[in-house]
Amino acid sequence: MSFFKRLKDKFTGSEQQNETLDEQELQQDETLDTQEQTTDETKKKPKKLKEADFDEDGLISIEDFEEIEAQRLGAKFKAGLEKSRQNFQEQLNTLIARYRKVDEDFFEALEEMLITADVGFNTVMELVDELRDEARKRNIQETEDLREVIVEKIVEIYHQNDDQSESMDLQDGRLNVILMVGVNGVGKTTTIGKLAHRYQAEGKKVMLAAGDTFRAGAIEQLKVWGERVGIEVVSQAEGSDPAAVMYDAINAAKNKDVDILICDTAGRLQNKSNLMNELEKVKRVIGRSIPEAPHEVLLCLDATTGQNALSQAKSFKDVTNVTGIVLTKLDGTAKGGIVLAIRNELHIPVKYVGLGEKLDDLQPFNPESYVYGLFADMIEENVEELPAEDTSDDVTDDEGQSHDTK
Ligand SMILES: Nc1nc2c(ncn2[C@@H]2O[C@H](COP(=O)(O)OP(=O)(O)OP(=O)(O)O)[C@@H](O)[C@H]2O)c(=O)[nH]1
Ligand SMILES: [Mg+2]
Repeated sequence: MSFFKRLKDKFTGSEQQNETLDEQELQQDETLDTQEQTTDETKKKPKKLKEADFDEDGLISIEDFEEIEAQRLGAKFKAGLEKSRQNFQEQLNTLIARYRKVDEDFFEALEEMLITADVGFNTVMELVDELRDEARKRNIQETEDLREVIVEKIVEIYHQNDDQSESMDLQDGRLNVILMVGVNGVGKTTTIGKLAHRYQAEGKKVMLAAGDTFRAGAIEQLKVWGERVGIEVVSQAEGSDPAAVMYDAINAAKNKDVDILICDTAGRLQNKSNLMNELEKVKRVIGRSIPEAPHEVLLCLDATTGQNALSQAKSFKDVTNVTGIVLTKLDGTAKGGIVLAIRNELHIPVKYVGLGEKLDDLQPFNPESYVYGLFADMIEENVEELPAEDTSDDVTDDEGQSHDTK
């Protein structure tokens, strides 16, 4: 199965699966719904739960659940990456139309396009070198036939040097502590609210610590999130020592059998060494109460700040052990390539991405959902253009042959 077809099936539901359901369950109305929606791709919704998906205990199968989850995630990434997708697809289409033959001029233009989209110089060089090799190996002559290879290589390059995982180190039966760090305005507090909402929906007992005692209104802002989600926020007066707030919060969380404590901190400029050192103190105090805590130190980076986000990450990495990145405001940029730069140049996994301002717009990062969001229309169109297995002669022209090689 081609890479595009696999992505399309995963994130929009396979036609074969839909047909089988249609025949076996005679739930034609739902399938028609799905087909109708394909005419309006941007409004396409994930498959809905049907009566037939439930067994007599009211449970759905793991396979059905995973299928629905993948489609929901695909739709989220597609909506959140709309600006980037328009940019990436339009530029790639222009390049392919302009340079029909695969040659050095095409590769150079592709390099330029990817660098402009914030993919990061080293990553672009690596990626395009691999494409040159692949084109040579598979004797690909037409740029059109490189589309799928480009998208596939993006996922591959993400997985390369894959020694760290995107999953969070959260364990049952202990108090898990997450420390949120980052410069001013990147989305730390908002992300805490969204994470609290997510973990609570998963059945965890969550508590928040108002560690930003510096900025006026910051404690109040976190309390508002606490109220929205319906959880306790531990705080002290503005101007008090953030390390003392953490100490209090950990004791309160231990006494109340909390599963996950999420700690807010003040935004700090990465070049202000006193503030950066204060962060180290906060971390030390947490570690004194629970030896292996904080279990996660999440660095929030604003995707719209591009290469500046990379330099922030380098500074934070120098003073504290960052375990993961939350890349916020990905919906606000057309340069979604920054994800790849972070991954390959910092070697810190992107654990969550912010795809909008709503509560459920914070999603766990996954490279396949990401490339689907980045190239969804192209993926869907190109799958549809592939000739069926028993096509008549009029469609098996040049195009048909080139697809056969895949
Ligand atoms: N569009 C969009 N906006 C976001 C996202 N995440 C955060 N924001 C917005 O970014 C702004 C700043 O968010 P905060 O959570 O206050 O940022 P902060 O890092 O806590 O800021 P300081 O406390 O000043 O250091 C808010 O208006 C948020 O709504 C996102 O994923 N997408
Ligand atoms: Mg804040």
